[in-house]
Amino acid sequence: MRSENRLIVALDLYDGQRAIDIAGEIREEIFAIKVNWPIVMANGSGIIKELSRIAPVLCDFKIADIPNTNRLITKKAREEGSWGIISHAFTGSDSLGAVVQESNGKMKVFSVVTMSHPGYREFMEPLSEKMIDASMRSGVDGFIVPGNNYSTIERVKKSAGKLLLVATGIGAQGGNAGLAIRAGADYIIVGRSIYEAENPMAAARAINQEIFSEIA
Ligand code: NUP
Repeated sequence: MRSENRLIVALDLYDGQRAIDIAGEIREEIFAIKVNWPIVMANGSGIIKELSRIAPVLCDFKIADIPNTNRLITKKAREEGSWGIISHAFTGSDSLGAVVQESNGKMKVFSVVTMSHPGYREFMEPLSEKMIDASMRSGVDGFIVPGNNYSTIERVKKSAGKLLLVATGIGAQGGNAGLAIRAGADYIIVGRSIYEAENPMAAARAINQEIFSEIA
């Protein structure tokens, strides 16, 4: 079932073993595992390789630095066997281009051109379309979109064409997986609603039901 799965579990935990256990428990329900700074800071970058034995790993490092630093971060993620990496776009085409170049076609690159929290509207939203355009020219594979803001997903979809859209903000941040897919998302990221659930397997299955009811 895994190759057609659209669910990516976000494991924002400090406890690496717990993350490995949860990922192992729900492996049949997920397409990939997303890691963010909390788990990597607590366990070292080797956790990427360990989790990659269970499912492809997407590194949510939201890279936002000068091209050389972006390149160094991307290289490390690639060496640890990441499937994909998330980079900010606001730092400009040279910085984002360094991530794409260093990924060398071996890792998917997703750029952040929208976000799921209210503060996104403050500075990012007015520049979102410009960032989409620059990201596409830099050669990214897709975008992170807010799964709790369906009209924004539809807007990004219009500009992004066939590029992949990955939605966050599902569950704990109010979004619904089925509605995000209907608005144009290709993949659904879910963290707390799975890893904080009493039964992560049941939670993952319920989200998959919402997803598959839209794409069946
Ligand atoms: O706009 C974004 N919103 C967001 O929540 C971009 C993200 N990358 N994320 C990440 O998705 C966030 O850092 C967290 O790792 C995950 C959502 O987790 P949860 O709200 O499902 O627990």
